[in-house]
Amino acid sequence: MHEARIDDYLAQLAEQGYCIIENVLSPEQADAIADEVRKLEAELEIKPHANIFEGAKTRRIYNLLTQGTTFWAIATNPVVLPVVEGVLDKGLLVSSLSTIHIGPGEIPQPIHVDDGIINLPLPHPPLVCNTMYALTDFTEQNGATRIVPGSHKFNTAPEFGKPYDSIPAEMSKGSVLVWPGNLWHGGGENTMPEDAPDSWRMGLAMNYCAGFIRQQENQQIGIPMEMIKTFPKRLQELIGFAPYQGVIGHIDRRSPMAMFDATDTHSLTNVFPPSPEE
Ligand SMILES: O=C(O)CCC(=O)C(=O)O
Repeated sequence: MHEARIDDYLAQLAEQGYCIIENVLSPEQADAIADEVRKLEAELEIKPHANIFEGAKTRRIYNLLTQGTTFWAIATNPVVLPVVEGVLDKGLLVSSLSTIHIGPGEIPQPIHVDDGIINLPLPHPPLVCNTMYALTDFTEQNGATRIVPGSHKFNTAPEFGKPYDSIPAEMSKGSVLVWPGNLWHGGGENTMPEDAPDSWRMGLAMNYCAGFIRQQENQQIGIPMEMIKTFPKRLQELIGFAPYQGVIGHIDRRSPMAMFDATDTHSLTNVFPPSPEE
């Protein structure tokens, strides 16, 4: 994407705490992925996890990188990834990739921050940057993500379960909402009638974290190694096989990437200048 456009999204993120990137996917691409998700839900017999956070009428499929190349391409999307790299840095990681499919009758998810579980004093630099791909239109009625604009500048986290003034991040299918881990937000209430066509809201939650903290989903163990070997190189890096700054995550001074490519340059040997000659 053009640098100026990235700067524009980064300015919106800095100012209001979110941006919406339109037309990342065409409507046809969004429909095709939504069909894939519905098929997976049937195959995997996905049911709501039925708790106050994940929802009683919401279907979620986790660990989606194990479910085919469609999802690999989401993680490395050339329009969205540079914006997220601008918030974190190029050493970022995929934290998790899941579907969030909100059905009619779902109540509002508690307003929360995604990095709230990390017990660091506020404010702190962004540790998490999350994105939501709309695979159906997101409307106020079908449960579009609720956001509290400007809340990324607050020095407190929301009280769990307390109602807050928020706006719906309405967007057409194929658009992507981006926000840093400290923006107050939550999944919306779905007030659509059960029998209305398109009563369900489907999103892909493509979440990233800084390269120096733990990923929410453990992809090094959760994805079979034989599958990881077939990933594109950038995806291997993004799931945690490239040490951050060549150091964090090395194995005996070597990059795990060397398992796939002997010429890999992430090795610790390239980080430090040689010691002065004796
Ligand atoms: O579904 C949404 O719109 C947001 C969900 C969310 O924030 C979460 O589950 O952490």
